[in-house]
Amino acid sequence: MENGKKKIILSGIQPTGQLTIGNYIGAMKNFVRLQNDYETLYMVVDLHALTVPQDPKELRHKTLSVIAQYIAVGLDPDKNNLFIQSHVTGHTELTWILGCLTGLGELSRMTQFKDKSSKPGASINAGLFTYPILMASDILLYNADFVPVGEDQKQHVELTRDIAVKFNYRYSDTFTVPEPIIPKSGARIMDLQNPLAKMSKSDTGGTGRIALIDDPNIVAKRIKSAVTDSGMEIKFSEGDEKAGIRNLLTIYSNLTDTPVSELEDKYIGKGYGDFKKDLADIVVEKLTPIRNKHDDLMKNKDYLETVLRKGASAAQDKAWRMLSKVYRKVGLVQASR
Ligand code: ATP
Ligand code: LTN
Repeated sequence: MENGKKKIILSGIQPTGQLTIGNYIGAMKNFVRLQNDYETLYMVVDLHALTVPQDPKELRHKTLSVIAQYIAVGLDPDKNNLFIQSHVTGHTELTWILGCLTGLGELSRMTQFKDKSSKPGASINAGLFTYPILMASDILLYNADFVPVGEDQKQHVELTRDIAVKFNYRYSDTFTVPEPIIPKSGARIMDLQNPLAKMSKSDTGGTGRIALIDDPNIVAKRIKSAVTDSGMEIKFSEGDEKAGIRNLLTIYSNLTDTPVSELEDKYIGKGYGDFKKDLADIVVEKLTPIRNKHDDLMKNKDYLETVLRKGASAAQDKAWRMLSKVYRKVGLVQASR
């Protein structure tokens, strides 16, 4: 807190699929932890999701489902600004201004763009390329001080910082330069079938991921069939062949808030089978109330709409204030109302 004013936290998740335990451990767990001490804005970034083809009906459903999962994991709508990105007009408007300050070279260095555009059959549209500018707008529009994200988003937050510094230098101090908040452990949960790749909610296949609202039988099955190695010891060691067990230990540690060293001690003399069975129970126990709460909320669309109306209206006020400041600073003539 500075001068009695709470610092601002902002983050977003794309409605591109079912949220996974990777999204939860890498990002949402921090959202929940931070909600009491900061002013918080958590969005569903539906405009970002359009950078890959989406079925319109499904997109609408998934967007509401992410809002329901925000609440289900413990975000209190009375304490947090929960809203949908496209409900606030300023995000796309600021994107234009910031786009005129961002170099093509900077955008071509973005790892996420390189990964997504090099996938076989990928449709490489302009939105996929300019995606980080929209993300910078999300953050800078609200003067966010901190941005809780997983490891893969660090580079985008760094680009956001560069854009803010460039704008402030050219047009005088306007934007807060944000800092990422990345968990020390769990910032990159790996796929259970291919522990050398990040667990992702939208990649095809899907047996290597666990969604927060998956059926408990599926959850248990996926943990029990997670790829490990031919070793015996439950130990957190380096090396590609140990990536599977390392990932499971990270998941266990984060879901129970137990240091990995304590887990290693607990499982001395036990095998992968015992460990996986316990972990399956832990994940099911953690996810069951989330799933139930989500399902209840999805039956109460009126309530979700009330939350969203309130969230968007508060965010829109802040966005207009920042946008008119930015328009004035860059030399656009103020419209008379
Ligand atoms: P997509 O598959 O559509 O790219 P995603 O699963 O990577 O989606 P995002 O919406 O891009 O999810 O990310 C939401 C948040 O979750 C971001 O902060 C991101 O860093 C974090 N995150 C995503 N995947 C993981 C993971 N495997 N481990 C830890 N954090 C993750
Ligand atoms: N690019 C992010 C999602 C995102 C975001 C943001 C995260 C869009 N806008 C603003 C933090 C702050 C991703 O997770 N893929």
